[in-house]
Amino acid sequence: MIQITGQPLPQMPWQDRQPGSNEVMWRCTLNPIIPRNLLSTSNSIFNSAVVPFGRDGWEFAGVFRCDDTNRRMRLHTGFSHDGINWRISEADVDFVASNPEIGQWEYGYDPRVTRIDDRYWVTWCNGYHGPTIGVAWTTDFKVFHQLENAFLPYNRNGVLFPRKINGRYAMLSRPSDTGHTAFGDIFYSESPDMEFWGHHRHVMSPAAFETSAWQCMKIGAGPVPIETSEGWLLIYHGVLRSCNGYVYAFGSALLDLDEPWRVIARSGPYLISPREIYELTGDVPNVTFPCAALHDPETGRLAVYYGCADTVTGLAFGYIPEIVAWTKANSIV
Ligand code: BMA
Repeated sequence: MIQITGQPLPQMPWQDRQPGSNEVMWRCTLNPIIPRNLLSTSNSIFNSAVVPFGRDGWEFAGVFRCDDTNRRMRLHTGFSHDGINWRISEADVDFVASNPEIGQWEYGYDPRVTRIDDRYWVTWCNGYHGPTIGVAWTTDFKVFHQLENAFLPYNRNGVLFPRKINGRYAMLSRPSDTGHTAFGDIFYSESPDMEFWGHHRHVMSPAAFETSAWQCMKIGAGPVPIETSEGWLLIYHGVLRSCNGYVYAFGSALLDLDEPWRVIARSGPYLISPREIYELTGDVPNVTFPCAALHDPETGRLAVYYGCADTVTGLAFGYIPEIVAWTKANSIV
């Protein structure tokens, strides 16, 4: 039996696999769990991040990507008792910046939230003369302290590891361009202080078309990696360019615990790819984009939150030991 790190979470959202199903991950029957118009001003709510948060009467908290009816990309806080029904604040997050130049807001999207000790760290795609990785922390999901951007533009999909590795904070990211980047590898970087990032290492590139086509154009880290005795379990998205445009699916990889830029295994097949109507149609069709996961180390249960067609939010379930075994059995490394 593999060991899984993390705090017990018996209250996490969960549905059993349907009888007769052989899917490694399966969708929540309540999908989409967050509708596009939950807020009076929201055009769409998707690609969002949630964490356990046992405070103020809530079980879960999160930072949500809410594009408004001006089609501006904004971040909002949200709270939940069950991880499925969310109360999202009408006001967007008001970051308190360490430096006024950094505090000049252009746009923010695709947040991730990582708990390290007593702080919840938010990383997101932050507009600063093009997209880069914004960094902020909070303890209460009310006041958010914004630090310097982690990297030079252009970069997306900045995802922190949930603890220091070899004494330093660690982050995955995906260097990109100003547009709808038609390339992209995942890199690893380290920082002593969450401000200065270096020691950059290459993690992985898109797969060969002949080997695993869903991830042959670009890839990017999804939720915060989960520590297991078999390595860091990384759920990541991959993109295929079809005659009708980009298709976003997601799969899994195992990274070395001490040197996470070393890939132990990587799934050839996808875990989830656009299939349901709310994934196939919306503002951007054919997108399943994971940004967060909850897990219970005792039962091995995993719940992945993913954006659907850049419009609404879905939830999918699986068992970590099964996903780890499946990743190794179907590895293309
Ligand atoms: C990416 C990001 C995501 C989005 C995806 C599909 O580049 O902008 O937020 O879900 O494209 O449009």
